[in-house]
Amino acid sequence: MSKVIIGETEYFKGISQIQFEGKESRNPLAFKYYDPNRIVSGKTMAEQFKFAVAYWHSFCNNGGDPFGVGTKLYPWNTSCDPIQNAKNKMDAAFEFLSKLGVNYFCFHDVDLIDEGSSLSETEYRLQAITDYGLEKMKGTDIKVLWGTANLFSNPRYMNGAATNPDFNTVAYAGAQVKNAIDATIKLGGENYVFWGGREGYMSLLNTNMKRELDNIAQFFHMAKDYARARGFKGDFLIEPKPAEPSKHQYDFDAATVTGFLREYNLFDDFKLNLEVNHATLANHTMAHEMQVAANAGLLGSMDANRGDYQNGWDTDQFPVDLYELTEMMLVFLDAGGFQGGGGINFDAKTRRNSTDLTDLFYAHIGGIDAFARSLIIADRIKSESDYDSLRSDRYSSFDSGIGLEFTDGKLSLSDLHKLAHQQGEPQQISGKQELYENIINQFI
Ligand code: XUL
Ligand code: CO
Repeated sequence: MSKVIIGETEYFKGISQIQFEGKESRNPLAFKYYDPNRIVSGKTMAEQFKFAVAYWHSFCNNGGDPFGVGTKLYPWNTSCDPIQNAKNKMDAAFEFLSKLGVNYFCFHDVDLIDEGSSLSETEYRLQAITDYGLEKMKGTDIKVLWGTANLFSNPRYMNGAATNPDFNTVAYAGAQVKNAIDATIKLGGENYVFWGGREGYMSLLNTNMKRELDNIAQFFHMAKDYARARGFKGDFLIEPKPAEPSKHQYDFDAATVTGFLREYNLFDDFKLNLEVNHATLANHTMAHEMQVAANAGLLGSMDANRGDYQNGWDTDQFPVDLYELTEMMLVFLDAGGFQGGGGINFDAKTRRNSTDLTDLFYAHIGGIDAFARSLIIADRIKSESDYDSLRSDRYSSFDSGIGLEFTDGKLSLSDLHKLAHQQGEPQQISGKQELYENIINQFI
């Protein structure tokens, strides 16, 4: 990690670069498990994870909620001049990243700088802040994991962006995506994300779902063709979420998006950016979502966070649950890590009443350590326990003989019928779920 990067003002005073100090350390501003250079399962932890900070939560969000105004008076968000404010915010972001020892960030266009009162004004502002960002990145190892366009906050998108029934709005969204792709390419972004918060419907009564899906597929093709023509080599990532803000969102979950990509011939350029809290809202575990994606070779990237199991909305809390994370890391290691150039973006926010600047450090240190620890646990489970062999033994009847012939497609349904008559009632074989669960606990 390069040295600490401080702009005109130092925002996180009294905090130096966060170091790995090991699990005996009592320093709250140190990593206890995340040692970026430690090799786990053949790669350094830094390579396995590619951690990223979400610009919107950490540098823009002021803690406001539907019941009250913001509580977080960030000192970089105080200038009335939008360009100066965006520069201050970027100074704070670079200082935070370099002090945290995380190389990557993710952004929406309007996180970098506020939208102007016209498209031209917005484009001018984006040019200014990306010029500034490019200059700041020089000589550092700060990088962009992915960029995206916010196609859900502005009222113009109340009926959707690429799925809007009005063509003029679709065109406007196209302009915004072009600009966001340009900004991502300019800053060397490694991936480009689409999260369709308003791509769905509130009522099917006024919605032609088929037409909207055809339109968004067309839109994705245009975005992909444009970026490829400009030399972009990274993955496009669709981020599934079942609902919120729409009643029903088209990118419901990993399985739905996988089917969509196949149907519309987008499979070669697009992968998935899975988010833990979105999996929860879809009534899945994150491990399930990761497995579905990995099966299709689409495990692109991850938005790390957690939901709240007592309520049903997207609380975007930092991850802490080792059992849940270990189950995720078992799938992750089985897949060989991300199946593209993705990483782990903390799409998570400190609570509304966590108002100290240091809280941003505690939150990220905690999330990073929780991932590091669970990766170590999962790797030990796979190398020191019977976990892998128990799982493969469960399917051993397909590894040889007649079972292998079935796998290889050499049997017919009539063959199965004949075999069943010969062999009679199958034996009961225990699934041993509790044994597997105990192995995870033992290694935690
Ligand atoms: C919303 C969400 C977004 C996307 C990017 O639930 O996760 O922040 O990650 O638009
Ligand atoms: Co997200």
